[in-house]
Amino acid sequence: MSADPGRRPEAELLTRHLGRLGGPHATGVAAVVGAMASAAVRIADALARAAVDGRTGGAGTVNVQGEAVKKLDLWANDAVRDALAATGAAYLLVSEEMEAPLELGGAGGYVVCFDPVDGSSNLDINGVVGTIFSVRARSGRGPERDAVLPGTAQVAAGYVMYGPATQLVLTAGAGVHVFTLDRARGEFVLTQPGVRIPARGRTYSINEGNTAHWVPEVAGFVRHLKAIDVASGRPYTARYAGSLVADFHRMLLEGGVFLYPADAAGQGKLTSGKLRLQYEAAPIALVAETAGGRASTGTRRILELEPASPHARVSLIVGSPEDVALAEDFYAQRH
Ligand code: AHM
Ligand code: MG
Repeated sequence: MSADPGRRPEAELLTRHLGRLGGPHATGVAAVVGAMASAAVRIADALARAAVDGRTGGAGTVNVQGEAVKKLDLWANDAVRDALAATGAAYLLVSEEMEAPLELGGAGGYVVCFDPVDGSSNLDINGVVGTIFSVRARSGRGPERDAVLPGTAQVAAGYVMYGPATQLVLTAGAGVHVFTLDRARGEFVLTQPGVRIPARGRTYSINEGNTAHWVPEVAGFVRHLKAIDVASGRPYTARYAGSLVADFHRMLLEGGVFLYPADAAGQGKLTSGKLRLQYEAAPIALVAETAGGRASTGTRRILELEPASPHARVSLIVGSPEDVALAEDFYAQRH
């Protein structure tokens, strides 16, 4: 009998991949990422069943960011928290949905920052959402310090994207790998090993509805991307899903640049940016850089920023190295 050509006979499972990690954090990272994966399987199922189970809509509360919380935000937060608590590897959690960092006391000593449902505005329209996670080793300087470690302290990071397929994108030091959930087996299977971001793309992603709030540097950069120049592949095409995970994932695979810049002073309310440094920008930046990409505020490398608070916001420009560098040229007025 010939092998089924549609099936990958030798595909590696996430569990096996985690078992083969090396280095001083191998055991802790394997435990934390394994827990994230099992929470993701539950979240994927809950998302698919949400309308049937009456779990769409708002929870009637507002989170620490002042944003309306959805029922699924809270449910997913608890799913991730419980999965991490069961490992004993995580001692401190920082979540978008928890006002204060949560001390779990796990002996493993890892700090896990996460956004349980990223792109929550897509929840009630059956749009793509994600879960983002960032793993750091404790600094030894206490939980207050550990709740605000810079992105360079990350020992692993990644995200889960709940699209037509559920995929988990992971970097744990060596490379960026994409695993796809095989629902029949309840296992993540390695489907794209060693992903590299193209040096340049032809796509930009930004909420154009915020044009009136942009700083001139961003306005100039976007105007440049939209101008015709056949030699440099312009105009770029626009894509915006309203979910960082979905919008960044396109850049990871096909190249281009995603921007959620800080509003110009006096122009809008998000003068520090919208996205949260610890559980949105920093993990996405680690994935991007490990894949050969670049992540910047426009003037500074995301991974080197010291968070002012657990829920600090930041301006984020991420994607292909040449596209992000060009955006930085606009900020530096070199262009
Ligand atoms: P959330 O974590 O509350 O969902 O907010 C983060 C999301 C990102 O996924 C996305 O890039 C951005 O907010 C979209 O914001 P906007 O609706 O302002 O374009
Ligand atoms: Mg969220």
